[in-house]
Amino acid sequence: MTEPDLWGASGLLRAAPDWTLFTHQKADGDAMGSASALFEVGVLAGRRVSWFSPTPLPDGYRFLPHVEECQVCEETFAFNDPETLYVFLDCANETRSVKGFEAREPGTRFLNIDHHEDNTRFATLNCVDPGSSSTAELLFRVLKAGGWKLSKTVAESLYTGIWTDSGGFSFSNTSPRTHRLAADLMEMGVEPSCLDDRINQNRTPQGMALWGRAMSHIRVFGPENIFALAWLSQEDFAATGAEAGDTEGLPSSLMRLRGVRLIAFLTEQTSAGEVRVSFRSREGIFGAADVARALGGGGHPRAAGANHPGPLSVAVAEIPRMLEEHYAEWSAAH
Ligand SMILES: [Mn+2]
Repeated sequence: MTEPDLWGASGLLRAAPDWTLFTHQKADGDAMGSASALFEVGVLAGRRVSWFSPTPLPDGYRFLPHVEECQVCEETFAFNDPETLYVFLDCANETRSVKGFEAREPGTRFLNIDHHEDNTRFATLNCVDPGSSSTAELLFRVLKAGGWKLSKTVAESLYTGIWTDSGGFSFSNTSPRTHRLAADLMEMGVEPSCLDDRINQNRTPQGMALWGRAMSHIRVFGPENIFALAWLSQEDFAATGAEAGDTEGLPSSLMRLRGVRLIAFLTEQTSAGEVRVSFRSREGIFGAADVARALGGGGHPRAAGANHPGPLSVAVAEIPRMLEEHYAEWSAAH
């Protein structure tokens, strides 16, 4: 695995007077923590900084600085300023954020900081490291390499990104380096218990009711019940008054089922019955990304997703069949 170009990334940031940051659709704690941290670093270094998202940001991370300054851009974005560095954070490819990348003006510069294995390396400079737990972990290394001025606020944003994408330091992407960097962030003033309050103790009764509905739809199957599936329909959202962001953390929580190694979590989308399928896996079985790719999706080896054309009832019937077929092929080869 080639080492990410920390110096190159920092150098591009150094050279640009204006930074425009982009996070992916349906931003998560890592995307938002990374953008929030880099925004603050830019302000401390006298840069003009802006931040765009293709979809509204979830409510759960409103405590992060500069979230209120993020602008939702559903239209085509004009990438036309040679003075500006366009920075994509946590985006595996150019279509994960705002529209308009294909129509970019010649001479515009792009920095891609990401940790997805399937990153398409679309930018002028690609600082990509699948060995990082999170984009925030990688960004912290970029900032350290360049000697950027940091603050307690920056540290809290980075810690939030690392914490959420590593499942609170529990996923297999958590490395000794992840812990060392987290320790550095604590030395900069991060209090884990305080951030745990803000990250995790922010559920609404409506959101909890939605989790209850999802839990009541759990089904286990496959040899020795190594698979689990659960789903949420639009009716579940309507009946509980919950929002799309309330499902964050829900797929991973299904991995608590005893003996389960791979889960599928299906969410009926608003438009035309299309279904979003999230997969999570642990060691001892094929990866979440393998099955997501079979459905035309992608992601991390053990946390991935894809879209199913729907309707939900068809997806609920088809996904277990697909997993069992995948298992038959996999076990024959192992
Ligand atoms: Mn991430």
